[in-house]
Amino acid sequence: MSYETIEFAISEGIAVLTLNRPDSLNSFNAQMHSEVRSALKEVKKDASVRCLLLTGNGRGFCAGQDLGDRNVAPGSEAPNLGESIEKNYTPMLRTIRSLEMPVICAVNGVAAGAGANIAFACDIVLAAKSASFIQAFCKIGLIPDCGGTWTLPRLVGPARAMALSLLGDKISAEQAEQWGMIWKSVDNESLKTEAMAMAQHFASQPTKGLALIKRAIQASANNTFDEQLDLERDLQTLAGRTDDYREGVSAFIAKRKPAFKGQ
Ligand code: T3D
Repeated sequence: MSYETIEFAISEGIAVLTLNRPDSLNSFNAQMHSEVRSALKEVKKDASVRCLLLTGNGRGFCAGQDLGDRNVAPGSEAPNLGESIEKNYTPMLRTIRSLEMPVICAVNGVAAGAGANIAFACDIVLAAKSASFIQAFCKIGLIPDCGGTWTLPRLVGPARAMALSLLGDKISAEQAEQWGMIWKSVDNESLKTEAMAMAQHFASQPTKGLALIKRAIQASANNTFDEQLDLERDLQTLAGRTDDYREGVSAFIAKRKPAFKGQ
């Protein structure tokens, strides 16, 4: 399938999805929503994919919803934003969180509004030093969406989550790293290389095991310690049945490099 508002390619186990509306800092219009949906469907159904890398073209990662797409002229009917969330954002966020592979977000520039919270929903966030994160919603009378009111307090604690959401301050990539909002900030020139190297690493790892790790860490947010112990038992049972577990142990015993197949 060919795309206009995104670039999308699958190669050697890695799917790279690049938001591509640089003139509006990769904000989401209806076409981009639809194209991202299709690309994520391709990722889900292609059994060869073992890692998804999400990034953006130009000087921004994503400035959230394209505000030019909203009719707010005096006297016009209020747009139903809940409908837009339900149709566009919620399925995207659910897919990213539930994909059975690591999802890396390489934040190449400003991530504002939904753009910031899409990044925070990914499994590992690398950001260029020049990138920044803004909960821009409060500046236009909205609330953080894309799971931001759930993710932020868990990443940075309620005090910082509240202030970030109420003030809409710009947080630099380095500050975001110090606060534990993201994994790492890297030099602008190294972002692509580091992100690809990480994606290549994941594409050679035991994908099913990594997916189970992702599931366990996500579930811990709502589980008691005892519930989590039970979940770990159940997920370890599944992990122990994978071909890659056999391969990992055999390779260790034979003192050779494992050749994981993602099965
Ligand atoms: O509606 C629904 O479906 C509900 C869901 C909502 C989810 C949301 O994401 S709501 C939040 C929407 N996003 C924002 O409020 C952020 C708006 N953008 C900004 O505040 C600033 O652009 C930034 C802080 C992100 C970056 O500032 P700066 O000074 O580096 O760049 P700029 O000059 O403001 O933007 C560059 C261009 O991108 C500019 O266009 P121009 O003048 O060169 O033709 C600007 O209009 C455009 N742009 C940036 N963000 C958006 C946008 N165009 C449309 N929609 C945007 N969100």
